[in-house]
Amino acid sequence: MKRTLTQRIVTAAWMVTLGLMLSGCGLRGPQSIVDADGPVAEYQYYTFMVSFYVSLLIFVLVGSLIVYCVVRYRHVGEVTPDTPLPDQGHGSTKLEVCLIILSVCLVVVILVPALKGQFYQGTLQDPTSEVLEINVTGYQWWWKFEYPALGVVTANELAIPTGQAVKFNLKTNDVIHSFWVPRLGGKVDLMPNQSNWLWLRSTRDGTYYGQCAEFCGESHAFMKFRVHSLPGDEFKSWVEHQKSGAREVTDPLALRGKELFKAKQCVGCHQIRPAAGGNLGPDLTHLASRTTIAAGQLENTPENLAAWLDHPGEIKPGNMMQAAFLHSSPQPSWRRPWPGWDNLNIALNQGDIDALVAYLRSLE
Ligand code: HEC
Ligand SMILES: [Cu+2]
Repeated sequence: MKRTLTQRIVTAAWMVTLGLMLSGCGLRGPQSIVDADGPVAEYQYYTFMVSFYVSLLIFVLVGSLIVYCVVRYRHVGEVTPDTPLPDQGHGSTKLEVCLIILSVCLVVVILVPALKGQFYQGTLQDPTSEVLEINVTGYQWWWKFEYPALGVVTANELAIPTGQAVKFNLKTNDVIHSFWVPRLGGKVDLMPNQSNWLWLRSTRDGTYYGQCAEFCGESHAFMKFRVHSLPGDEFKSWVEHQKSGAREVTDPLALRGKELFKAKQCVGCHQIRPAAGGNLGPDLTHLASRTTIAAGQLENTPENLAAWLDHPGEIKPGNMMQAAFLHSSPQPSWRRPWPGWDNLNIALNQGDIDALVAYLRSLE
């Protein structure tokens, strides 16, 4: 049977597409599990490699048998309706028993490290016996981080001390999210009405990227976070700074921004300590000390802050802040943050935005 030109072109196009797709799979990168750091991620990587090699073995065995049969039995000649059926075999019991035994052995090879890893992950392992606990709460579509023993509250970016085990207590404010820092380990789900936990330890200073790994609504893909792993003394000064209240503002434009923050009801959703505030949105006390805004979606620059205040819904479709601004989408009753919500309509002009940006930028 000769293949037509079209068939050849289609095959070639598939090969090229596949090649291009594979060329996108870099092994190094900010969210690469292959670039594992710390005991949890290394264990997970090891388990992954065991199942990878087992699969590779099966692939090579089965693949070469297929290729062998295709080549060996190609030339059967012309087949017509009158061609007699070849001998009908009914399998070989011996061969089948061997294959079953082989498969069970291969499953056991994967099962042993997987189970060991499960127990390893389920027991906090810490060389320093100073376990740091961080309470993580998932919101559509951002993260709240609280350090109960240290009195720190922050959002979307957290610091951990390098070399020390950290226990993350995970819960959610709304739907199921999943906590994942590919290079350090994961993933554990944040479930409604249930607390889960996981522990991680980094061995190198630097920034690790995290990501929500469970589909949680329109802006799920934009629910990112950053983990800054700091040497001990830098971590201590980070904690001291984050614990403190917001800096006093003196600049007149920033002062006007501070007024607007109350007048425009931002305070209903955001807290800037020591003043009281709501907690439907991220704590902004030290917003300017973070490298990104909107859960890792934008770099923290004055232009991006202004863009966020102007059109948050274009940057992260569906978010609550957008709903308060435009009121284009009436919220279902369970999502109304407070009575009187329906009368809220935050409209900001360019002057308001400039003042608010000046204020927010001062919150180091
Ligand atoms: C109805 C509640 C609500 C109101 C009102 C509101 N916000 Fe927000 N805000 C949010 C939520 C929720 C987020 C997180 C969005 C996300 O990342 O998905 C957010 C995010 C932000 C961020 C980014 C914070 C970060 O750490 O990434 C800034 C800055 C901000 N809001 C400023 C304001 C200002 C200024 C106002 C008043 C003009 C305001 N917000 C009014 C709910 C609100
Ligand atoms: Cu999520």
